Amino acid sequence: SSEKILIKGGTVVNAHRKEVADVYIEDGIVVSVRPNIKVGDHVKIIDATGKYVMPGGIDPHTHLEMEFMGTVTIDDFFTGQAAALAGGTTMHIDFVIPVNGNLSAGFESYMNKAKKAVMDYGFHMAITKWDEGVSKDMELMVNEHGINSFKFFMAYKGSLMIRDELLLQGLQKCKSLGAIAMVHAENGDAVAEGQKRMIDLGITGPEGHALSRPPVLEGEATARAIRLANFVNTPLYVVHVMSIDAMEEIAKARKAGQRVIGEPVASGLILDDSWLWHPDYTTAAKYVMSPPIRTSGHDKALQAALSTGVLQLVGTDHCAFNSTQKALGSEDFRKIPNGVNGIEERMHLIWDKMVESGQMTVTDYVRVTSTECAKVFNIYPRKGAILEGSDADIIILNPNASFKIAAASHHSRSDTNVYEGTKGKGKVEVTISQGRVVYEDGKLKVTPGSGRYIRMPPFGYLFDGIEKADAAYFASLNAPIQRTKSAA
Ligand code: DUC
Ligand code: ZN
Ligand code: ZN
Ligand code: ZN
Repeated sequence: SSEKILIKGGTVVNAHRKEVADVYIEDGIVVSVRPNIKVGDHVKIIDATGKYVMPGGIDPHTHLEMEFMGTVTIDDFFTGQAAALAGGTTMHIDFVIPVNGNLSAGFESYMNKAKKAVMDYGFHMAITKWDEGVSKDMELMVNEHGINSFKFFMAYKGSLMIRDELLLQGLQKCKSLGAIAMVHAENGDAVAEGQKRMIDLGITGPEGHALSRPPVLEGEATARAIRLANFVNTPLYVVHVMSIDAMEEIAKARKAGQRVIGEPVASGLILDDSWLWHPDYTTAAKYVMSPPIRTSGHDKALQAALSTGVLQLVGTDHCAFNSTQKALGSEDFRKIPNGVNGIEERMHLIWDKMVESGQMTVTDYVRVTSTECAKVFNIYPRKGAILEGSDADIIILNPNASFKIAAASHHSRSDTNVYEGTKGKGKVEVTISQGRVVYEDGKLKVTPGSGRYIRMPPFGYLFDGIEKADAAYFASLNAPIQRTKSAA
C-alpha cells in the first residue's frame, strides 16, 4: 500500500514515554514521530488533538477456527481478526494445534486457515503428545517456521495433558531452542477427580465447572511448572492466570529472580463466577472456560498484580462459541465447549478498568496491551512501538468518548458476548493496520488475504544471561569434595 497518513496533534504513547507529536506513515511504516511535521499533497490527515495515539494492541492468546471439544471455535481468521481491528487490536498470536500430534501438519493447516487474514498474526504451538518426532519437529518449527513458543497442557487428562516427565523434556527442549515454554497450569488428575465428585453429587450444570476445579489446583500446577522451569533454568510463560493462588506463585518466583511471565486474560480481570449460577443455562454456559472464572476478589487481585508489574501482559484466550455449541453440555458441564470471547473487547475493557479508574498509567497500558508481548516474543520494535521504522499498526483512542458492548453490534460471529451490556469510558476511534486505515467512523474496511504471517525469532530477551547462570551452576558441581577415609 502506498497510503500516506499524517496523524496530527495527538499524544503519542509508547511504553517508555509519551509526548505530544505528529506521526507520519508511508508504505505501512512509521517514517517520522515529532511535533509539527509538514507534508505535501495526497496525504490523508487525521486530527488526533486531545486523543491518544498508541501502538495497536497485540493479543498474545487466541483460538481462531480451532477444533476443540467436539466442535470448532466460531470465529475464523476473518471474523476474529475483523473483530480485533474494530476493537483496536492489530496483531494476535494464535495457537497451532498439531494434527494427530504432527506439528508440521498442524502448522500447514493453520497457515491455510490464515489465508483470509486481514491483519498480522503469529503462532505459538501446542504440544499435545511427546516423542522423538515431536522433539525433532520443534527444531523445524523454530528454525524454519518462525515459531518461538510452545504450550504444554497440565490439564485435559486423556486428551491434551502431558505428565511431569514429558513436561521436563519439553522444558529442556525449549531451552535448547531458545523458545519460550508456556503452560496451561491446572492439575489434570485432580480436575478429573473434582469433576467426578460433582457428577456423583448430581451437580451437572455450569456451576459444576467452577466447583470441580478450584483455584488450589491452578496454584499447585503453577507452582510445579515454575519449580520445574527453575530446575531446568529456562523462562516460563504462564497463560491465562485466573486466580490469586497462581498469581502469588508467580510473584514469589519473580521476587526470587526467576524469569516467569504471567498472562492474565480480560475475562479473569473483569468477570466473576456468579454468572455460572445463573438459572438460565445458555447464560451460565457462556462463562465456562478453563481455568474457570473465579469468585469475586480474584479479579481485583489480578488487576492489582497487573498494575504493579507482578503480571506483565494481558491476553484474552478468545475462544468463542455460539449458544448452539454451548448447548452441547446442557446435560453435563464436562461437555460445555470451554471458552469466552474477548479479542474485540480487551483494549476497551483494560483501558476502562485500569486507566480510566486511575489504577494504571497510559504508558503502562501500552506496555501490557502491546509492547511487552512484542518484547517477549522477540518482534520488538517492529511491533509494540510507534518509532521510526516500526510497522504502522496504530490506534487512536478518545478518552472522552464511551463504548458499549453488545452481541447485536459486535463483529464476532457468536450470538452472545460475555460482556453484554458493559459500558465504559475510552473509545478506539481509528485503527490503522499495516499503514492503512481499517477502522474509522464505526466502519471496517478490511481485505481478506492482506494479513501477514509474522515470524518470531528464538532467543528473545528472556534468554539473555541464561548460559552464565548455567555455567556458574555447573562449575559449582565440578569441584568434587575430596573425602578422607575415616579410621573407624
Ligand atoms: N481454555 C479455554 O477456555 N479454551 C481454550 C483452551 C483453554 O485452555
Ligand atoms: Zn512446513
Ligand atoms: Zn489453556
Ligand atoms: Zn487458550
